[in-house]
Amino acid sequence: MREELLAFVSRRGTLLEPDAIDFLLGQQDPIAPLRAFLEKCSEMPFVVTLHDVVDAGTIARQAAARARPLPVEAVVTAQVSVPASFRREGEPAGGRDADVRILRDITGRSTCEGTIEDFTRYFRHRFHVLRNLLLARRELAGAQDIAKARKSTREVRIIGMVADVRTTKNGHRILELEDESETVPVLVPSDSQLAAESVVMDEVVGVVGTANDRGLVIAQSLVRPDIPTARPFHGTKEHVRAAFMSDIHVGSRTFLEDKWSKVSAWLGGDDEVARSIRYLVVSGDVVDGIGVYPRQDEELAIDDIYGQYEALATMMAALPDRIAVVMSPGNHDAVRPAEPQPAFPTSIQKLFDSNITFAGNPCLLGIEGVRILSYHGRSMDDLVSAVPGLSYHRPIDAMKAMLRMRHLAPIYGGKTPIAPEAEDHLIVSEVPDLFATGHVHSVGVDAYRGVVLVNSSTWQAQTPYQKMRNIDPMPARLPIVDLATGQAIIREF
Ligand code: D5M
Ligand code: FE
Ligand code: ZN
Repeated sequence: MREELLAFVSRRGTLLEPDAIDFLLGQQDPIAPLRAFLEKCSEMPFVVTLHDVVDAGTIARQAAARARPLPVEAVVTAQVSVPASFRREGEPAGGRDADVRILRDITGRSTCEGTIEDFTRYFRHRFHVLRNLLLARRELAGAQDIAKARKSTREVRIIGMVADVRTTKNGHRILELEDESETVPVLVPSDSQLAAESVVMDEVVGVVGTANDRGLVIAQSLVRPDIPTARPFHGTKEHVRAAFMSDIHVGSRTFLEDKWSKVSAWLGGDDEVARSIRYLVVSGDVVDGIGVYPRQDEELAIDDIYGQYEALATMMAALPDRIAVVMSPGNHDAVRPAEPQPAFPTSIQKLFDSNITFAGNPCLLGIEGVRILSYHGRSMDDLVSAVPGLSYHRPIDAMKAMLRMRHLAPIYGGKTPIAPEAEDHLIVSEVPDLFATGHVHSVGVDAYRGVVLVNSSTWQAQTPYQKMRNIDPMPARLPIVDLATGQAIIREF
Protein backbone atom coordinates (compact mmCIF):
# COMPACT_ATOMS: atom_id res chain seq x y z
CA MET A 1 0.00 0.00 0.00
CA ARG A 2 2.93 2.31 0.65
CA GLU A 3 3.87 2.16 -3.04
CA GLU A 4 0.27 2.82 -4.00
CA LEU A 5 0.08 5.79 -1.68
CA LEU A 6 3.33 7.27 -2.95
CA ALA A 7 2.28 6.67 -6.55
CA PHE A 8 -1.03 8.41 -5.79
CA VAL A 9 0.68 11.55 -4.46
CA SER A 10 3.31 11.61 -7.17
CA ARG A 11 0.62 11.38 -9.88
CA ARG A 12 -0.92 14.47 -8.32
CA GLY A 13 2.41 16.28 -8.19
CA THR A 14 2.73 16.64 -4.43
CA LEU A 15 4.68 15.08 -1.53
CA LEU A 16 3.73 13.46 1.79
CA GLU A 17 5.38 14.15 5.12
CA PRO A 18 6.72 10.88 6.68
CA ASP A 19 4.35 11.19 9.69
CA ALA A 20 1.44 11.61 7.29
CA ILE A 21 2.48 8.42 5.47
CA ASP A 22 2.52 6.45 8.74
CA PHE A 23 -0.86 7.83 9.75
CA LEU A 24 -2.44 7.02 6.37
CA LEU A 25 -1.02 3.49 6.24
CA GLY A 26 -2.80 2.82 9.52
CA GLN A 27 -6.20 3.67 8.00
CA GLN A 28 -8.53 1.13 6.44
CA ASP A 29 -8.51 3.15 3.22
CA PRO A 30 -5.25 5.16 3.27
CA ILE A 31 -6.08 7.10 0.11
CA ALA A 32 -9.52 8.39 1.22
CA PRO A 33 -8.42 11.07 3.73
CA LEU A 34 -5.71 12.19 1.32
CA ARG A 35 -8.15 12.46 -1.54
CA ALA A 36 -10.62 14.32 0.67
CA PHE A 37 -7.91 16.79 1.60
CA LEU A 38 -6.66 17.31 -1.98
CA GLU A 39 -10.18 17.75 -3.28
CA LYS A 40 -10.71 20.77 -1.07
CA CYS A 41 -7.35 22.39 -1.97
CA SER A 42 -7.73 25.08 -4.61
CA GLU A 43 -4.07 24.56 -5.58
CA MET A 44 -1.90 21.47 -5.24
CA PRO A 45 0.15 21.91 -2.02
CA PHE A 46 3.90 21.37 -2.18
CA VAL A 47 3.76 18.93 0.73
CA VAL A 48 0.85 17.33 2.63
CA THR A 49 1.34 17.28 6.41
CA LEU A 50 0.08 14.97 9.16
CA HIS A 51 -2.23 17.73 10.37
CA ASP A 52 -3.80 18.03 6.88
CA VAL A 53 -4.67 14.34 6.61
CA VAL A 54 -5.92 13.96 10.19
CA ASP A 55 -8.37 16.81 9.65
CA ALA A 56 -9.40 15.44 6.27
CA GLY A 57 -10.00 11.99 7.79
CA THR A 58 -12.55 13.50 10.18
CA ILE A 59 -14.27 15.36 7.35
CA ALA A 60 -14.33 12.21 5.18
CA ARG A 61 -15.92 10.20 8.02
CA GLN A 62 -18.57 12.86 8.57
CA ALA A 63 -19.31 12.93 4.85
CA ALA A 64 -19.55 9.12 4.79
CA ALA A 65 -22.04 9.22 7.66
CA ARG A 66 -24.19 11.61 5.63
CA ALA A 67 -23.96 9.54 2.44
CA ARG A 68 -26.98 7.43 1.65
CA PRO A 69 -26.83 3.67 2.14
CA LEU A 70 -27.23 1.68 -1.05
CA PRO A 71 -30.82 0.57 -1.58
CA VAL A 72 -30.00 -3.03 -2.44
CA GLU A 73 -33.66 -3.99 -2.34
CA ALA A 74 -34.25 -1.42 -5.05
CA VAL A 75 -32.11 -3.36 -7.51
CA VAL A 76 -34.59 -4.88 -9.93
CA THR A 77 -34.31 -7.21 -12.87
CA ALA A 78 -35.80 -7.28 -16.31
CA GLN A 79 -38.89 -9.19 -15.26
CA VAL A 80 -40.01 -6.27 -13.13
CA SER A 81 -41.23 -3.10 -14.78
CA VAL A 82 -39.24 0.09 -14.18
CA PRO A 83 -40.19 1.33 -10.69
CA ALA A 84 -42.18 4.55 -10.75
CA SER A 85 -39.57 6.30 -8.59
CA PHE A 86 -36.82 5.49 -11.11
CA ARG A 87 -38.92 6.99 -13.88
CA ARG A 88 -39.99 10.00 -11.80
CA GLU A 89 -36.59 10.88 -10.35
CA GLY A 90 -34.77 10.92 -13.69
CA GLU A 91 -33.66 14.29 -14.93
CA PRO A 92 -33.24 15.01 -18.63
CA ALA A 93 -29.51 14.62 -19.27
CA GLY A 94 -29.24 17.16 -22.08
CA GLY A 95 -27.47 20.45 -21.44
CA ARG A 96 -24.98 19.11 -18.91
CA ASP A 97 -21.26 18.94 -19.54
CA ALA A 98 -19.83 15.43 -19.46
CA ASP A 99 -17.40 14.70 -16.66
CA VAL A 100 -15.43 11.54 -17.48
CA ARG A 101 -11.94 10.94 -16.16
CA ILE A 102 -9.69 7.96 -16.59
CA LEU A 103 -8.19 7.57 -13.13
CA ARG A 104 -6.17 4.44 -13.83
CA ASP A 105 -5.35 2.18 -16.79
CA ILE A 106 -2.27 0.82 -18.57
CA THR A 107 -2.49 3.03 -21.67
CA GLY A 108 0.92 4.56 -22.38
CA ARG A 109 2.42 3.05 -19.24
CA SER A 110 3.30 -0.49 -20.36
CA THR A 111 6.92 -1.37 -19.66
CA CYS A 112 7.08 -5.14 -19.73
CA GLU A 113 8.94 -7.24 -22.27
CA GLY A 114 7.92 -10.58 -20.81
CA THR A 115 11.33 -11.55 -19.43
CA ILE A 116 11.72 -13.83 -16.41
CA GLU A 117 12.70 -10.76 -14.37
CA ASP A 118 9.47 -9.06 -15.42
CA PHE A 119 7.45 -12.02 -14.10
CA THR A 120 9.35 -12.11 -10.82
CA ARG A 121 8.80 -8.41 -10.31
CA TYR A 122 5.13 -8.67 -11.30
CA PHE A 123 4.33 -11.42 -8.79
CA ARG A 124 6.37 -9.69 -6.11
CA HIS A 125 4.28 -6.55 -6.62
CA ARG A 126 1.04 -8.53 -6.51
CA PHE A 127 2.12 -10.23 -3.29
CA HIS A 128 3.23 -7.00 -1.58
CA VAL A 129 0.10 -5.03 -2.32
CA LEU A 130 -2.29 -7.83 -1.37
CA ARG A 131 -0.27 -8.73 1.72
CA ASN A 132 -0.51 -5.14 2.90
CA LEU A 133 -4.26 -5.21 2.42
CA LEU A 134 -4.38 -8.43 4.48
CA LEU A 135 -2.15 -6.98 7.19
CA ALA A 136 -4.81 -4.35 7.76
CA ARG A 137 -7.25 -7.12 8.74
CA ARG A 138 -7.64 -7.51 12.47
CA GLU A 139 -7.50 -11.32 12.25
CA LEU A 140 -4.01 -11.12 10.76
CA ALA A 141 -2.48 -8.51 13.03
CA GLY A 142 1.11 -9.51 13.76
CA ALA A 143 1.28 -12.03 10.90
CA GLN A 144 4.69 -13.68 10.66
CA ASP A 145 6.94 -14.68 7.78
CA ILE A 146 6.30 -18.27 6.83
CA ALA A 147 9.88 -19.28 7.71
CA LYS A 148 9.37 -18.02 11.27
CA ALA A 149 5.83 -19.33 11.65
CA ARG A 150 6.89 -22.87 10.74
CA LYS A 151 9.07 -23.02 13.81
CA SER A 152 6.30 -21.83 16.09
CA THR A 153 4.34 -24.19 18.32
CA ARG A 154 1.52 -21.77 19.04
CA GLU A 155 -1.15 -20.19 16.87
CA VAL A 156 0.32 -18.82 13.65
CA ARG A 157 -0.87 -16.13 11.31
CA ILE A 158 0.65 -16.21 7.84
CA ILE A 159 0.07 -14.61 4.47
CA GLY A 160 1.06 -16.24 1.21
CA MET A 161 0.38 -16.70 -2.48
CA VAL A 162 -1.27 -20.01 -3.35
CA ALA A 163 1.38 -22.01 -5.21
CA ASP A 164 -0.60 -25.26 -5.31
CA VAL A 165 -3.95 -26.69 -4.24
CA ARG A 166 -4.44 -30.45 -4.01
CA THR A 167 -6.77 -32.90 -2.32
CA THR A 168 -5.43 -35.83 -0.29
CA LYS A 169 -6.83 -39.32 -0.52
CA ASN A 170 -8.74 -38.68 2.71
CA GLY A 171 -10.45 -35.66 1.20
CA HIS A 172 -8.44 -33.01 3.05
CA ARG A 173 -7.16 -30.12 1.04
CA ILE A 174 -3.55 -28.97 1.06
CA LEU A 175 -2.58 -25.48 -0.05
CA GLU A 176 1.05 -24.63 -0.65
CA LEU A 177 1.40 -21.08 0.62
CA GLU A 178 4.43 -19.12 -0.46
CA ASP A 179 5.92 -15.85 0.72
CA GLU A 180 9.36 -14.36 0.13
CA SER A 181 10.88 -16.41 2.94
CA GLU A 182 9.55 -19.91 2.34
CA THR A 183 6.72 -22.20 1.26
CA VAL A 184 4.54 -24.13 3.68
CA PRO A 185 1.84 -26.76 3.22
CA VAL A 186 -1.45 -25.72 4.85
CA LEU A 187 -3.97 -28.42 5.63
CA VAL A 188 -7.66 -27.59 5.34
CA PRO A 189 -9.34 -30.50 7.15
CA SER A 190 -12.26 -32.05 5.27
CA ASP A 191 -14.46 -31.94 8.38
CA SER A 192 -13.87 -28.25 9.12
CA GLN A 193 -16.12 -25.35 8.21
CA LEU A 194 -13.44 -24.21 5.81
CA ALA A 195 -13.76 -27.31 3.65
CA ALA A 196 -16.42 -25.68 1.49
CA GLU A 197 -14.34 -22.55 0.90
CA SER A 198 -12.59 -22.68 -2.48
CA VAL A 199 -9.13 -21.34 -2.99
CA VAL A 200 -7.65 -20.61 -6.42
CA MET A 201 -4.10 -20.72 -7.67
CA ASP A 202 -2.07 -17.52 -7.33
CA GLU A 203 -4.49 -15.69 -5.07
CA VAL A 204 -3.03 -14.15 -1.91
CA VAL A 205 -4.68 -15.30 1.32
CA GLY A 206 -4.10 -15.17 5.03
CA VAL A 207 -4.30 -18.25 7.25
CA VAL A 208 -4.75 -18.47 11.00
CA GLY A 209 -3.87 -21.92 12.29
CA THR A 210 -1.42 -24.04 14.23
CA ALA A 211 1.91 -25.40 13.08
CA ASN A 212 2.62 -29.04 13.88
CA ASP A 213 6.02 -30.63 14.42
CA ARG A 214 6.13 -31.91 10.85
CA GLY A 215 6.08 -28.40 9.44
CA LEU A 216 2.43 -28.50 8.41
CA VAL A 217 0.04 -25.66 9.26
CA ILE A 218 -3.49 -26.78 10.17
CA ALA A 219 -5.85 -24.00 9.08
CA GLN A 220 -8.52 -22.68 11.45
CA SER A 221 -9.54 -19.76 9.32
CA LEU A 222 -8.86 -18.35 5.89
CA VAL A 223 -8.79 -14.58 5.47
CA ARG A 224 -9.28 -12.74 2.19
CA PRO A 225 -8.34 -9.10 1.57
CA ASP A 226 -12.00 -8.35 0.73
CA ILE A 227 -13.55 -4.89 0.83
CA PRO A 228 -14.73 -3.04 3.92
CA THR A 229 -18.22 -3.89 5.13
CA ALA A 230 -21.17 -1.54 4.87
CA ARG A 231 -19.71 1.24 2.80
CA PRO A 232 -22.28 3.85 1.88
CA PHE A 233 -22.73 4.62 -1.81
CA HIS A 234 -21.00 7.87 -2.75
CA GLY A 235 -23.27 9.14 -5.46
CA THR A 236 -23.83 12.26 -7.50
CA LYS A 237 -26.10 15.03 -6.24
CA GLU A 238 -28.42 14.87 -9.22
CA HIS A 239 -30.00 11.74 -10.67
CA VAL A 240 -27.47 11.23 -13.47
CA ARG A 241 -27.91 7.87 -15.20
CA ALA A 242 -25.33 5.64 -16.83
CA ALA A 243 -26.09 2.70 -19.11
CA PHE A 244 -23.78 -0.28 -19.56
CA MET A 245 -23.00 -2.37 -22.62
CA SER A 246 -20.38 -4.86 -23.72
CA ASP A 247 -19.93 -7.61 -26.29
CA ILE A 248 -21.54 -5.79 -29.19
CA HIS A 249 -19.54 -8.00 -31.61
CA VAL A 250 -20.10 -5.80 -34.66
CA GLY A 251 -18.96 -7.68 -37.77
CA SER A 252 -20.29 -11.05 -36.62
CA ARG A 253 -23.10 -12.67 -38.61
CA THR A 254 -24.92 -13.08 -35.31
CA PHE A 255 -24.69 -9.39 -34.32
CA LEU A 256 -28.29 -8.46 -33.48
CA GLU A 257 -28.91 -5.58 -35.86
CA ASP A 258 -32.65 -5.39 -35.12
CA LYS A 259 -32.09 -5.27 -31.35
CA TRP A 260 -29.48 -2.57 -31.85
CA SER A 261 -31.91 -0.51 -33.93
CA LYS A 262 -34.41 -0.81 -31.08
CA VAL A 263 -32.04 0.29 -28.33
CA SER A 264 -30.65 3.07 -30.48
CA ALA A 265 -34.14 4.38 -31.28
CA TRP A 266 -35.16 4.13 -27.60
CA LEU A 267 -32.08 6.07 -26.46
CA GLY A 268 -32.83 8.76 -29.04
CA GLY A 269 -36.58 8.82 -28.28
CA ASP A 270 -38.54 10.67 -25.64
CA ASP A 271 -38.90 7.99 -22.96
CA GLU A 272 -38.16 9.69 -19.61
CA VAL A 273 -35.70 7.01 -18.52
CA ALA A 274 -33.89 7.11 -21.86
CA ARG A 275 -33.64 10.88 -21.67
CA SER A 276 -32.07 10.67 -18.24
CA ILE A 277 -29.12 8.61 -19.56
CA ARG A 278 -26.02 10.78 -19.78
CA TYR A 279 -23.27 8.16 -19.96
CA LEU A 280 -22.69 4.86 -21.73
CA VAL A 281 -19.88 2.60 -20.51
CA VAL A 282 -18.87 -0.08 -23.03
CA SER A 283 -16.73 -2.81 -21.48
CA GLY A 284 -15.09 -4.60 -24.39
CA ASP A 285 -15.68 -6.98 -27.33
CA VAL A 286 -17.08 -3.99 -29.21
CA VAL A 287 -16.39 -5.77 -32.53
CA ASP A 288 -16.02 -9.46 -33.36
CA GLY A 289 -12.45 -9.05 -34.60
CA ILE A 290 -10.50 -11.18 -37.05
CA GLY A 291 -8.77 -14.50 -36.32
CA VAL A 292 -9.85 -14.57 -32.66
CA TYR A 293 -10.77 -18.28 -32.83
CA PRO A 294 -10.33 -21.01 -35.48
CA ARG A 295 -12.48 -20.61 -38.63
CA GLN A 296 -13.96 -17.34 -37.39
CA ASP A 297 -13.92 -16.07 -41.01
CA GLU A 298 -16.91 -18.31 -41.74
CA GLU A 299 -18.94 -16.43 -39.13
CA LEU A 300 -18.09 -12.88 -40.12
CA ALA A 301 -20.39 -10.45 -41.92
CA ILE A 302 -17.57 -7.86 -42.11
CA ASP A 303 -14.18 -9.46 -42.62
CA ASP A 304 -12.04 -6.33 -42.36
CA ILE A 305 -11.08 -5.12 -38.88
CA TYR A 306 -11.26 -1.42 -39.80
CA GLY A 307 -14.56 -2.11 -41.55
CA GLN A 308 -15.91 -3.50 -38.26
CA TYR A 309 -14.85 -0.44 -36.26
CA GLU A 310 -16.18 1.88 -38.99
CA ALA A 311 -19.58 0.19 -38.76
CA LEU A 312 -19.50 0.58 -34.97
CA ALA A 313 -18.48 4.23 -35.30
CA THR A 314 -21.52 4.85 -37.50
CA MET A 315 -23.77 3.16 -34.91
CA MET A 316 -22.27 5.25 -32.11
CA ALA A 317 -22.58 8.47 -34.13
CA ALA A 318 -26.31 7.80 -34.46
CA LEU A 319 -26.77 7.81 -30.65
CA PRO A 320 -27.98 11.12 -29.23
CA ASP A 321 -25.25 13.73 -28.67
CA ARG A 322 -26.00 14.05 -24.96
CA ILE A 323 -24.62 10.55 -24.32
CA ALA A 324 -20.90 10.52 -23.48
CA VAL A 325 -19.44 7.10 -24.28
CA VAL A 326 -16.45 5.42 -22.62
CA MET A 327 -15.15 2.46 -24.56
CA SER A 328 -12.55 -0.10 -23.57
CA PRO A 329 -11.36 -3.30 -25.29
CA GLY A 330 -12.01 -7.00 -24.69
CA ASN A 331 -10.50 -10.22 -26.00
CA HIS A 332 -12.06 -9.78 -29.47
CA ASP A 333 -10.71 -6.26 -29.98
CA ALA A 334 -7.71 -4.99 -31.95
CA VAL A 335 -5.24 -4.44 -29.11
CA ARG A 336 -2.84 -6.87 -27.47
CA PRO A 337 -4.71 -9.80 -25.92
CA ALA A 338 -2.68 -9.78 -22.69
CA GLU A 339 -4.23 -7.94 -19.77
CA PRO A 340 -4.03 -5.16 -18.80
CA GLN A 341 -4.99 -4.05 -22.32
CA PRO A 342 -4.35 -0.50 -23.51
CA ALA A 343 -6.96 1.72 -25.16
CA PHE A 344 -7.47 1.44 -28.93
CA PRO A 345 -4.67 2.79 -31.13
CA THR A 346 -5.14 6.16 -32.84
CA SER A 347 -5.82 4.43 -36.17
CA ILE A 348 -9.05 3.10 -34.63
CA GLN A 349 -9.90 6.04 -32.36
CA LYS A 350 -9.89 8.45 -35.27
CA LEU A 351 -12.77 6.57 -36.91
CA PHE A 352 -15.05 7.74 -34.06
CA ASP A 353 -16.70 11.04 -33.13
CA SER A 354 -15.17 13.14 -30.39
CA ASN A 355 -17.78 12.33 -27.70
CA ILE A 356 -16.11 8.96 -27.11
CA THR A 357 -13.46 8.49 -24.43
CA PHE A 358 -11.16 5.51 -25.01
CA ALA A 359 -9.78 3.67 -21.99
CA GLY A 360 -7.84 0.49 -21.29
CA ASN A 361 -9.08 -2.82 -19.86
CA PRO A 362 -9.35 -2.73 -16.90
CA CYS A 363 -9.83 0.95 -16.17
CA LEU A 364 -10.90 2.95 -13.16
CA LEU A 365 -13.14 5.78 -14.31
CA GLY A 366 -14.39 8.82 -12.47
CA ILE A 367 -17.80 9.76 -13.86
CA GLU A 368 -19.03 12.90 -12.10
CA GLY A 369 -16.91 11.74 -9.16
CA VAL A 370 -18.41 8.22 -9.05
CA ARG A 371 -15.64 5.61 -9.30
CA ILE A 372 -16.41 2.98 -11.88
CA LEU A 373 -14.16 -0.03 -12.37
CA SER A 374 -14.74 -1.45 -15.83
CA TYR A 375 -13.23 -4.84 -16.69
CA HIS A 376 -14.17 -6.97 -19.69
CA GLY A 377 -14.13 -10.15 -17.60
CA ARG A 378 -12.04 -12.72 -19.46
CA SER A 379 -10.87 -14.19 -16.15
CA MET A 380 -14.39 -15.44 -15.51
CA ASP A 381 -13.53 -18.34 -17.88
CA ASP A 382 -10.79 -19.38 -15.44
CA LEU A 383 -12.81 -18.70 -12.28
CA VAL A 384 -15.80 -20.68 -13.55
CA SER A 385 -13.59 -23.71 -14.18
CA ALA A 386 -11.69 -23.40 -10.89
CA VAL A 387 -14.45 -22.65 -8.39
CA PRO A 388 -17.25 -25.17 -7.88
CA GLY A 389 -20.56 -23.35 -7.81
CA LEU A 390 -19.55 -20.50 -10.12
CA SER A 391 -21.22 -20.53 -13.53
CA TYR A 392 -21.45 -18.54 -16.74
CA HIS A 393 -25.08 -17.80 -15.89
CA ARG A 394 -24.20 -16.07 -12.62
CA PRO A 395 -21.42 -13.61 -13.43
CA ILE A 396 -22.29 -11.57 -10.33
CA ASP A 397 -20.96 -14.38 -8.12
CA ALA A 398 -17.64 -14.35 -9.98
CA MET A 399 -17.51 -10.56 -9.59
CA LYS A 400 -18.04 -10.86 -5.83
CA ALA A 401 -15.23 -13.44 -5.71
CA MET A 402 -12.94 -10.94 -7.49
CA LEU A 403 -13.76 -8.26 -4.94
CA ARG A 404 -13.14 -10.64 -2.04
CA MET A 405 -9.75 -11.54 -3.53
CA ARG A 406 -9.19 -7.89 -4.51
CA HIS A 407 -8.00 -9.18 -7.87
CA LEU A 408 -9.63 -9.22 -11.30
CA ALA A 409 -7.67 -12.17 -12.70
CA PRO A 410 -6.01 -14.12 -9.89
CA ILE A 411 -5.31 -17.33 -11.80
CA TYR A 412 -2.17 -17.18 -13.90
CA GLY A 413 -1.59 -19.54 -16.81
CA GLY A 414 -5.24 -20.24 -17.67
CA LYS A 415 -7.25 -18.74 -20.52
CA THR A 416 -6.58 -15.16 -19.41
CA PRO A 417 -3.23 -13.98 -20.75
CA ILE A 418 -1.53 -11.60 -18.30
CA ALA A 419 1.32 -9.24 -19.19
CA PRO A 420 3.88 -8.95 -16.37
CA GLU A 421 3.80 -5.19 -15.94
CA ALA A 422 5.92 -3.54 -13.22
CA GLU A 423 2.75 -3.01 -11.19
CA ASP A 424 -0.16 -5.41 -11.09
CA HIS A 425 -2.97 -3.39 -12.68
CA LEU A 426 -5.41 -6.23 -12.11
CA ILE A 427 -5.39 -5.68 -8.36
CA VAL A 428 -8.52 -3.93 -7.14
CA SER A 429 -6.42 -1.40 -5.27
CA GLU A 430 -9.12 1.19 -4.72
CA VAL A 431 -12.62 0.10 -3.83
CA PRO A 432 -14.87 1.41 -6.62
CA ASP A 433 -18.44 2.64 -6.21
CA LEU A 434 -19.49 0.54 -9.18
CA PHE A 435 -17.90 -2.51 -10.81
CA ALA A 436 -18.88 -3.39 -14.41
CA THR A 437 -17.98 -6.47 -16.45
CA GLY A 438 -19.12 -8.21 -19.64
CA HIS A 439 -17.65 -11.19 -21.53
CA VAL A 440 -20.01 -13.98 -20.47
CA HIS A 441 -22.91 -12.66 -22.59
CA SER A 442 -25.20 -12.93 -19.59
CA VAL A 443 -26.65 -10.06 -17.55
CA GLY A 444 -27.07 -9.12 -13.91
CA VAL A 445 -27.14 -6.30 -11.38
CA ASP A 446 -26.56 -6.55 -7.67
CA ALA A 447 -24.56 -4.95 -4.87
CA TYR A 448 -21.78 -6.24 -2.65
CA ARG A 449 -20.82 -4.34 0.48
CA GLY A 450 -21.98 -1.07 -0.99
CA VAL A 451 -20.42 -1.59 -4.44
CA VAL A 452 -22.94 -1.71 -7.31
CA LEU A 453 -22.24 -4.68 -9.60
CA VAL A 454 -23.25 -4.70 -13.25
CA ASN A 455 -22.75 -7.40 -15.88
CA SER A 456 -23.76 -5.98 -19.18
CA SER A 457 -25.25 -8.56 -21.57
CA THR A 458 -24.37 -8.70 -25.28
CA TRP A 459 -25.76 -7.61 -28.63
CA GLN A 460 -24.85 -10.91 -30.31
CA ALA A 461 -27.08 -13.99 -30.59
CA GLN A 462 -25.75 -17.46 -29.79
CA THR A 463 -22.89 -18.38 -32.12
CA PRO A 464 -22.31 -21.94 -33.41
CA TYR A 465 -19.25 -22.09 -31.13
CA GLN A 466 -21.31 -21.09 -28.09
CA LYS A 467 -23.97 -23.62 -29.05
CA MET A 468 -21.33 -26.34 -29.12
CA ARG A 469 -20.15 -25.28 -25.64
CA ASN A 470 -23.66 -24.94 -24.22
CA ILE A 471 -23.32 -21.21 -23.65
CA ASP A 472 -26.80 -19.73 -23.69
CA PRO A 473 -26.54 -15.94 -23.96
CA MET A 474 -28.98 -13.34 -22.59
CA PRO A 475 -28.65 -10.68 -25.28
CA ALA A 476 -30.13 -7.21 -25.74
CA ARG A 477 -30.47 -6.22 -22.07
CA LEU A 478 -29.42 -2.75 -21.02
CA PRO A 479 -28.47 -2.19 -17.35
CA ILE A 480 -29.07 1.40 -16.26
CA VAL A 481 -27.76 2.80 -12.97
CA ASP A 482 -28.77 5.98 -11.19
CA LEU A 483 -25.43 7.46 -10.15
CA ALA A 484 -27.06 9.38 -7.29
CA THR A 485 -28.41 6.35 -5.45
CA GLY A 486 -26.79 3.28 -7.04
CA GLN A 487 -30.24 1.98 -7.93
CA ALA A 488 -30.05 -0.28 -10.98
CA ILE A 489 -32.56 -1.60 -13.47
CA ILE A 490 -32.28 -3.75 -16.58
CA ARG A 491 -34.27 -2.90 -19.70
CA GLU A 492 -34.84 -5.61 -22.24
CA PHE A 493 -34.96 -4.96 -26.01
O1 D5M B 1 -16.96 -14.97 -25.06
C1 D5M B 1 -18.31 -15.33 -25.16
C2 D5M B 1 -18.66 -16.46 -24.24
O2 D5M B 1 -18.01 -17.65 -24.64
C3 D5M B 1 -18.24 -16.28 -22.80
O3 D5M B 1 -19.25 -16.86 -21.99
C4 D5M B 1 -17.00 -17.04 -22.62
C5 D5M B 1 -17.16 -18.13 -23.62
N1 D5M B 1 -15.86 -18.47 -24.17
C6 D5M B 1 -15.17 -17.76 -25.06
N2 D5M B 1 -14.02 -18.36 -25.36
C7 D5M B 1 -13.99 -19.47 -24.63
C8 D5M B 1 -13.07 -20.54 -24.48
N3 D5M B 1 -11.93 -20.57 -25.17
N4 D5M B 1 -13.39 -21.52 -23.65
C9 D5M B 1 -14.53 -21.50 -22.96
N5 D5M B 1 -15.44 -20.55 -23.07
C10 D5M B 1 -15.17 -19.54 -23.88
P1 D5M B 1 -16.25 -14.08 -26.18
O4 D5M B 1 -15.13 -13.42 -25.51
O5 D5M B 1 -17.26 -13.12 -26.69
O6 D5M B 1 -15.82 -15.01 -27.25
FE1 FE C 1 -17.82 -11.28 -26.02
ZN1 ZN D 1 -15.12 -11.60 -24.36
